[in-house]
Amino acid sequence: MNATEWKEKLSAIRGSFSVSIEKKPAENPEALELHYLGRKGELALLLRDLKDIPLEERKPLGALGNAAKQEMEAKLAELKGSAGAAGPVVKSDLDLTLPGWPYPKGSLHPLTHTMNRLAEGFLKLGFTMSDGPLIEDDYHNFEALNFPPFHPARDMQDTFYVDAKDQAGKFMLLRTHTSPVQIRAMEKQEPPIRVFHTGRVFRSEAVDASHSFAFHQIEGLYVDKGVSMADLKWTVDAFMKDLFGSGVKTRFNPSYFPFVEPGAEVDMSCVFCKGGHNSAGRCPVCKGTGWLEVMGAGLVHPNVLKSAKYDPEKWSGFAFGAGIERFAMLLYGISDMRMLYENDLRVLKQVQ
Ligand code: FA5
Repeated sequence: MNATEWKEKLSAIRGSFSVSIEKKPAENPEALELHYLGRKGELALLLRDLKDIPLEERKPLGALGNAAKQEMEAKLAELKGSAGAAGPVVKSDLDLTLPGWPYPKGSLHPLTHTMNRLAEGFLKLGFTMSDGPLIEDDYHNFEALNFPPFHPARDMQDTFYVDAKDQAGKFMLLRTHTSPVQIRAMEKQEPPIRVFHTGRVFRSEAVDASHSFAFHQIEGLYVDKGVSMADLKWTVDAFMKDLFGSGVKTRFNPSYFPFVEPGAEVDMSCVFCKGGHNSAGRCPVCKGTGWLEVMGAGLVHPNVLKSAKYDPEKWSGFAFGAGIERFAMLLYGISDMRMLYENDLRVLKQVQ
């Protein structure tokens, strides 16, 4: 074999190697290695033939042969490192064997969590969940609750009106409290009735640390024969203890709401200081009084029972309504109501 024949042979080997290495599906890299580079492989035998070529021509041919060998070795290594002899040759930095990223777990919003806890407590006491619309008519939000038209008590709750009228020609409104659910529940069901509702309410009010213009309330209603203030006091006390622990105390102060008689505002003992003062001095949450006002309550007014076509001579009941934001603040030690709406993860992550 002379130098020219040797070069032609080398080029033929490289050509057939290229065809084999590009094949789809790919050939087995070990078999290719043996065929071309093995001790008796095509390239190895050709390199051995160099000995028959005159010395002065042999050197550049040897360099060509070695370059071809390195190139083949590199391509075989690439084939071995790829998806495998049977799959397509894919170059990628993706390592499918690495463990996945730990995704942060979501959590319930403190308000949702508080509402769930309240709901659990009332379900345990035998109450069922009731519902009502956020956009209410004047009748359910006011009139059926014994707020006559133009009655000054309507100003107790600054109302957002909606640019739409109900069947009576009155402007619809965003409900200012959850009490209309009392009427809606009684319209649907004969007494005895024991229902609660949690949901959003709206008032045109300035926002500060303890007030919002859109907040949540829980409403409770129980109508049966012979229901008295004692039943109300027991129920309120039981649910406050369920929420804040057995050490919490409740007290009733006389108050006025058109839809109850007698009416009361309920205070609970301050869970932050337990008595008006803590180690830092006067408690800022209860302002040193040791008590926090948390809800309105009372015995259902006979006029309200009449609106729902319940006979007040036969039936009596109690109702209460409380702000859920204030409970959430007490449960999670949140000092400003606005924090509940700002989506700061440090606040939201408190509930798991
Ligand atoms: C009422 O809304 C009555 N419907 C409650 C009621 C129901 C009384 C049944 C009797 C019988 P009041 O306006 O006081 O009452 O609100 C009740 C609770 O909602 C308050 O004790 C307070 O916890 C919460 N609340 C009132 N205004 C706001 C506000 N702007 N932001 C956040 N919470 C509020």
